[in-house]
Formats: sequence, C-alpha cells, structure tokens
Amino acid sequence: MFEKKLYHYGTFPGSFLWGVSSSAYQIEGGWNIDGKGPSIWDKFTQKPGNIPGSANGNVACDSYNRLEEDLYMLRALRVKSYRFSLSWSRIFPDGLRTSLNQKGVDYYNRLIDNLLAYNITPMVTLYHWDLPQALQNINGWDNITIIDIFNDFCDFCFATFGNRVKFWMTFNQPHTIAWSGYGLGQIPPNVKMPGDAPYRVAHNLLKAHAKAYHTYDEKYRKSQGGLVSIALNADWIEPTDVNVPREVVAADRALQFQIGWFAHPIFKNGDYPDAMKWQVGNKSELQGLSESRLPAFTEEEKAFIRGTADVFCINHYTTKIVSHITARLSPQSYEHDQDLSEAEEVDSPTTAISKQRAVAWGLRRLLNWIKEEYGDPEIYITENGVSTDKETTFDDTARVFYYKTYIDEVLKAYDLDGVKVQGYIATSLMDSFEWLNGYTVGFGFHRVDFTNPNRPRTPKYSAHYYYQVIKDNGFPLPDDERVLYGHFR
Ligand code: GBH
Repeated sequence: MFEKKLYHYGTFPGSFLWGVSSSAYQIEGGWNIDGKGPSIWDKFTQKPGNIPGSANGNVACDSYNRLEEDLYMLRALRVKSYRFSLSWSRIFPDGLRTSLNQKGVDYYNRLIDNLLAYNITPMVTLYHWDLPQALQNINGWDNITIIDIFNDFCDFCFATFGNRVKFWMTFNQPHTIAWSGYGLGQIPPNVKMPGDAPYRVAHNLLKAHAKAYHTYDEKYRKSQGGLVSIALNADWIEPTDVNVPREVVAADRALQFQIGWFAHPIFKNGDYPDAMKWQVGNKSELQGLSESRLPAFTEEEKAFIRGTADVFCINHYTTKIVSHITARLSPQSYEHDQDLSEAEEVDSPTTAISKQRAVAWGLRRLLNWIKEEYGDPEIYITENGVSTDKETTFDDTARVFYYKTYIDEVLKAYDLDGVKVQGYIATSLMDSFEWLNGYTVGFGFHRVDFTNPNRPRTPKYSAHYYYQVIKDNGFPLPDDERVLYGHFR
C-alpha cells in the first residue's frame, strides 16, 4: 500500500489551511494583570522545583503585551490560519460568568480583529489545560457539575467571538487532561488515581464537549455558520511484528485506548471502543470489582455524544512500537488495562525530548487509520512539530528536516491515498513555555530570548523554510524531475 520512495511531489488543494499554533498559558504571561484569575498551571508552576529551573508562565512570551509582534510574525510567515487558545480565567477569573473580566475579552477581540484584518483565519481552542483554580477547588473535571459550567463559558465565547471565529475546538488533547492530569498526575491538577479517575474525567470531558457542541448547534450555527470539533492527540502505533496477528491486534488496541477513547464515541456510535470495554471490564472483574472502572453511557447519552464534531482534528508528534504483554492486575491502572508494552522506533532520529523520535512515515499511517476507522472524515492536523534544545538557536536544520519529511507524508496521504486532509497547523509560532519541559526546549519557528525583558523574537531557518512550503502549497515537481519523468503535472 505504501510506496517506498522517500519524497512525493505535488501540491495541496488551493483551499488548504496552512497555519501555526500556540496556547494561552504557553505564551501570554500577564498571569495576574488586568483582572485575570489564577489557573491550575499558575498554581503548579509557582511552586519552586516543579519545572526545570523553577520556570513558570508568569511572563512567558509576554504575548498579552506584545500582540503586535505576534501578528507581525504571523504575517511574515504568510500563514492562512492561527490556532490559539482562550485563557478561561482571563475571561471568567473564578471560572463563572458572574466574574466576567471585560479586559480579558478586549484582548481576544483585538487579536481576532487583527487576524481578520490580515486575512488570517482564527482557529480557537476553548480549553488548553489552564483550568481556573477556583474550579479545581471543587474537583475540576472530576466533578460532573463542571459540564454545565464549561458549557456556560463556551456559550459566552460563541456569543462574543462567534461572529468572527468560525473554527472552534472544545478541548486540546482530552487524553492528556485525563491521563497526565488525573492518572499519572504529572500535570495539574496532579491527581494520581490511575485506575479510575482518568475514565471518570474522560466521561465528563466527552459530555462537556457534546454539550458545548449542541449549544453551538442550537443557538449559533444558523447565524454564525462555523464548525466545532475537538483536538485529539495520538502517536502512530506500529506493531512489533506485522506477521503476528496478536501483535497487530495489540497495536490497534493501543490506538483505541489513545484516540478511540474519545473518537469512537464522537465519530462512531456514542460509545467507547469494544477493545476498551472488553479490557477494562475483564480486568475490573478479575480485580473483584462489582462493575467496570470504565463508566457506561446510557442510550440517551450515546445519542447526545454521537456526531458531535464537524471535522476531525488531530495533534501528532511521534510513533511508538508496541507489543502484547499480560499486565499485572495490581495496581489498577489505565496503563495496565491495555496489556501492552511500548518501545521507541530506534531507526528514526531522536529529538530534544526523550522518546519523541522523528518518524515521518507514522503520520501517513495514522491519517490512513483515521480515514478507515471513522468513515473518511475531513481532517485537520492541528499540531505537528519538533523540539530542539535551547542551545539550538537559528540553525535548526533538524526542524527543517522534520517539517520536510512530515509534510511530505501528509502530501502522500492526500495525493496517493485520498485522505481528506484540509489543513496543517505547525507547532509552534515561537518558542514557548513547554509545560513540564519549561523553557529547556523550543518548538518555535521563532526564537524568543527569555532572558531579555523585551522577549525579542527572531526567525529561525525553519521559518524561512515553512514560508516557502506555504508559498508553494506543498512540493511542486521540480523542473529537472519533470524532464526526467517525461510528464507535466
Ligand atoms: C503537545 O502535546 C501540547 O498540546 C502542546 O501544547 C505543546 O506545545 C506540545 O505538546 C509540545 O510540548 O509533558 O505535561 O505534556 C503533545 C502530546 C501528551 C506529549 C502528554 C507529552 C506528557 C505530559 N503530549 N505528554 S506533558
């Protein structure tokens, strides 16, 4: 099915949405000014020692005060879209509408108006991990009442920005929120309950997503005509041995636990994948529990969740190799529930973050898997990119290589496999606060000098490269190759 040739030449459709991404906590700074309330990331990072160098997002790229500079970079790259997120606690400092902070609304209005003035499509994430701390005080996503509270926030944003914003994503990476936030407990709110909290939280996230989708449908779609989705994340999972059926099944199971957890309910039938129901159900029974740790949806809830995304949004960075194992029964854990062990794709280049190898071919396979699994949806790649360490400044050839090879695999998926890829959003516009990695690595097309209070931004080699890819709309066949192949395209 997949050709061996390294590069494919051709271009994307004229409407292809090239863009770059950011998120509020990673770039804005201004953590407590103009009325902004604290988020769970403010609380976490301000405790010394939680992040390398005790780094935090108090100032970050200072984008709250440097809107003009961000817009300048976006215009220089000639991107067609900009994906950013709204800081909930900048708009509602304590999470509730009653605490409305007009200055926060003004900031996003300025950003959106300027983007439109420069013909850049805003792609807005409603929640990129920075929950208002006040809502964590009532247990955050592990409390079902947050479904209505989040809906109220979304409703306000649709009403306020929706006359200009036509591309909405409810959550960035619900998998990360549920598993890293409530299972491993690595990221805020740092809850370490790997056996059941992730499943409960995911259940609430799915309901909250669906509720916001229906709010848009009922109150705004007709007049605003936008679309609503959710940005899921997945590594590509390659079986350790494609000739051993058990291993092929194991790789598919890994994808179901990662992406199917959310995509199966939303894009298929309102319910979790069979592989998850079977695995978690059996483990729970063997653990002597009276019911599965994976909660069940009622028929009404399934109908409510099914079909609540207008396009498929996927964030992707790397590929892993998995093998089947029989995991131990204790302690109870989402990880053990999968009966898998994971390894790196050792033939591919390493990057600045451990276990994040640059495996370009994995993206094409993931796109094809999504096409087959979810009935050929329109797909937007809403994050893809690579880190270099902070010593790498402008000469980021590793990033150029990454984008060249990954985007070429997207082109193969589009041109050769017929995957309906509609857009590609590179991560990220500029070096930013990279969560648990602080400022030790950068994903940016632009370097930001975090030691300078003015946070000067400077384009790297990759910025020039991405500009050219956008300008060419892909990789047109070079002239000499046309002669060689004896045809024109
Ligand atoms: C992306 O997640 C984020 O969506 C994006 O905001 C960020 O800029 C990008 O990573 C690069 O850092 O280290 O706390 O995230 C990519 C998938 C899933 C990878 C969670 C890291 C471990 C926990 N991530 N995972 S954390």
